[in-house]
Amino acid sequence: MTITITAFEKSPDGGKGLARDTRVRWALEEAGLPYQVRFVSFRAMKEPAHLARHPFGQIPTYEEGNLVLFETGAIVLHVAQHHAGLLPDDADARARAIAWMFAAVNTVEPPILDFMTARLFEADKPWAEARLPLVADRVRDRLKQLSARLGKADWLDGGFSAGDLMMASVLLRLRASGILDEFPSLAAYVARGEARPAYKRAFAAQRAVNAR
Ligand SMILES: N[C@@H](CCC(=O)N[C@@H](CS)C(=O)NCC(=O)O)C(=O)O
Repeated sequence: MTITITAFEKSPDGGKGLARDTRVRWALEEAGLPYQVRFVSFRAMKEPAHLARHPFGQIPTYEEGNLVLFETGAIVLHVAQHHAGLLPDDADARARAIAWMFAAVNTVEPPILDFMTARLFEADKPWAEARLPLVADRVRDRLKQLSARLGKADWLDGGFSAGDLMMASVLLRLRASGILDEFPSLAAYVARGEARPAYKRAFAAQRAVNAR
């Protein structure tokens, strides 16, 4: 069955791979699944046709036959549950990998988004100077905990899984700020993710569109 995802017609990051279609492309590449992309403009994202696919008018979405999904966590989990390569076979290990997926989007990504919003979109606000160090330290707290758990391992729990795919995708958003490099083991963890052939293909595909 044909898989169709949505992505920005023109990504605001100019193809740095930060738009969230990249993590879905990465999962599809890891699973060896071909897919096509429907590109949407910011205006089209808020129109009824797209809102029927995504109630919040965002990208990415995922269509496969009659199934329409939104939320990258749900999309990557769906791909991982139905195709080999992203979740371990052992039931307990599988549950732990899924826990890391939730940790990525529910525990690690929110402070990162707060920090990015403060840094990129609220820098001109009168309270920005006082707020930025606070939100940056909340990110550091999480990274300290995550780095302690990762230790010297390559991946969060055994072999590479969808948990790592989601966590690395979330963390790489921090690179431009310099905070990721304060945690060398996490910077190396993200680099290991980016070195995977499937990530490289996903990155190149979104780059090709946004470099046009
Ligand atoms: N929690 C959602 C977030 C989706 C999201 O924020 N998408 C961004 C692009 S990376 C978007 O569409 N932004 C435009 C907007 O919100 O209008 C997910 O993981 O899928």
